[in-house]
Amino acid sequence: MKKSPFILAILMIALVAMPGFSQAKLKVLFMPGVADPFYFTMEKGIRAAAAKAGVDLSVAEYPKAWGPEYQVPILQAAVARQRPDLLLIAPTSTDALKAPLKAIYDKGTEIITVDTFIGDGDYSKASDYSFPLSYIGSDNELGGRQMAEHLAKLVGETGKVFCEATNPDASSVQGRVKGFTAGVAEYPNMTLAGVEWCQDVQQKAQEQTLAALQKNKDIVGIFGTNVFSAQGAYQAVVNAGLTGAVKICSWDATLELIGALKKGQVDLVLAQKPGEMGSLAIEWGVKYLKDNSVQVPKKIIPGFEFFTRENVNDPAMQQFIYQ
Ligand code: T6T
Repeated sequence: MKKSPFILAILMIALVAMPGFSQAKLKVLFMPGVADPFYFTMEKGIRAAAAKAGVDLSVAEYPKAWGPEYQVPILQAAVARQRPDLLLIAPTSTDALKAPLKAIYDKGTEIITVDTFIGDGDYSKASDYSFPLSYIGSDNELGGRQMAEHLAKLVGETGKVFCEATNPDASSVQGRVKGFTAGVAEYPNMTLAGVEWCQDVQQKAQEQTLAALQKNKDIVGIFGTNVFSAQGAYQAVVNAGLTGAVKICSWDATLELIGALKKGQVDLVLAQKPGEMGSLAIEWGVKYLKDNSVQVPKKIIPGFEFFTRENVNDPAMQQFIYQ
């Protein structure tokens, strides 16, 4: 029997109103920076929030090394496959990711940068990188300054310190080094012996730290700016037999660094909140996609925690160790 257009329209409205009728789900893609415990923890936060929001989540292949040359091809293939409504990405370079991300945005994908940003991260002013909805991550410069203060206390505000870093074009590490350098400069009896860049390769971080210790026998403290640089740095100090004599402040709360803190091989560990960065990115992105009049804050900073030997076994602190 042929139904009139009027009856068909009534049937459609009734069907859409029925509980359980599913409209197409929003598609979200997560593009991490590199395979490491920080981003694995972020993925957990994203997965939990995505399940709660009922979105269709894809996670791009984890780049095996840090840098746009590894990240961009994976990103472009994943976007071509999924055509996401929302992309959550940790850009591995402040400049090199601008154009690829703009091209993705121009084809209709909203973007939130998590952990790292493009340009100077200020998406509120007119520029060629102001298209992302938000930057959700740490205040790395502030963290770098606080690491300088902690290290200064540990070394009695006197002596040479060294910084092991990763990539100069990653916004996160740029901020940490900038804050640390400015922080150390506030102590008249302290000097920065140098900053080395390991390209996020732990073995290289270990070798560079060892070379710095051999060149400057009077180094009293080291700041390791992320997982691989901090792990390489403390290993070098252990191998050189300088545990305890050279104080170490490390950024990122991996099981290995927390273990080293307990053993006295590291003196302070800063924990970022990658899980929270991820869940907030899903929550804000989905809110915006459902209602474009929602004002998404251009910067969201979940903050961080400090592990010391005094609090490392506190039950309340365990949630901040990366998974
Ligand atoms: O420190 C994190 C992250 O914040 C940074 O951008 C890159 O390195 C890590 O993933 C740790 O390895």
